[in-house]
Amino acid sequence: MITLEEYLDGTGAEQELKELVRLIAAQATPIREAFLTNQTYAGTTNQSGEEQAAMDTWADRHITEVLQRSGLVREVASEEQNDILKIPESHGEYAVVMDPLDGSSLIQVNLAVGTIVGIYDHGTVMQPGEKMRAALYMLYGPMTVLTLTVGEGVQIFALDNNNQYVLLEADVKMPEGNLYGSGGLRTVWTEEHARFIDTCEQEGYKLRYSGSFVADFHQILKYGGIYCYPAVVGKERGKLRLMFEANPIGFIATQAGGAICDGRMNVLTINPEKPHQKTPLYVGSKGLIEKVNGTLCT
Ligand code: FBP
Repeated sequence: MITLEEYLDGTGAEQELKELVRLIAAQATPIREAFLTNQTYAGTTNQSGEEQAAMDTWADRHITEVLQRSGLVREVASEEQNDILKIPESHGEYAVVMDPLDGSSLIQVNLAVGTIVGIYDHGTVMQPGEKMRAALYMLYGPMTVLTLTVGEGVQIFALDNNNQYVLLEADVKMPEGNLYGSGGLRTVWTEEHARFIDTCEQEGYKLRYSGSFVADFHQILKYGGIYCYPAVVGKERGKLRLMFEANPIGFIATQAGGAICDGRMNVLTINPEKPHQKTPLYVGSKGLIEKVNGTLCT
């Protein structure tokens, strides 16, 4: 089976990007090993006002230290850090955005969680998602899976018994499918969103929603459909973060022939104003995203 190294060597990715992707992907093993001793909460909150799980802060510190030591990264923006970390001594020009542990509240109930990462070049994280140089996520489920794009389509790898990433699926294309999931309480959905979900249900779409964005998205990537975390009454920006969650996942979705929007426009074209800004998001099969065009996405 093709290894991650062999795949990367066959792409046009520059040497330092290949090194950075391999370095980040390799952190799946120590992160997964830390689950057992980091089941509780850290007693702190992140910039979004959410209580941080012990694994949120552990994964954040761990990945940040690895990136700092690499000398490849000039900036790091993390869901779990208030400010952008600048690393002026780095010789590299990459900038990393990350959600170090997405869905962390699910670790103690043994459901799939993951690490979401976006990589920019030109040394700054404050760029729209469409400018990403690469995006990836590690998904910690029955397998440890790496979903990766370096701008040449989407590949899915899995760790084998030798702790080596081997190619599971090449050039992934998101099918139309019939799965849907939506965050937010139904009692505060907007009329437009409730109408869209009703349409999905009337057309026989099946509900898939675990509480882990990265795990729920991976199902959509494989089987097709849509994941929504919409604007709700009182929270017009929704819950998920533009830079750390929506952009990397949206970049991967687009590279696999899918699409992402916020109910009005393509999320990947948004120029971020603040690192922790939130965005409503609809991500999934292109036909379904276009189908909501009139009511949600234009
Ligand atoms: P974090 O765990 O990184 O904060 O991610 C937010 C998240 O857990 C998503 O993974 C998930 O899709 C969503 O929140 C679930 O929100 P809710 O509990 O409101 O349905």
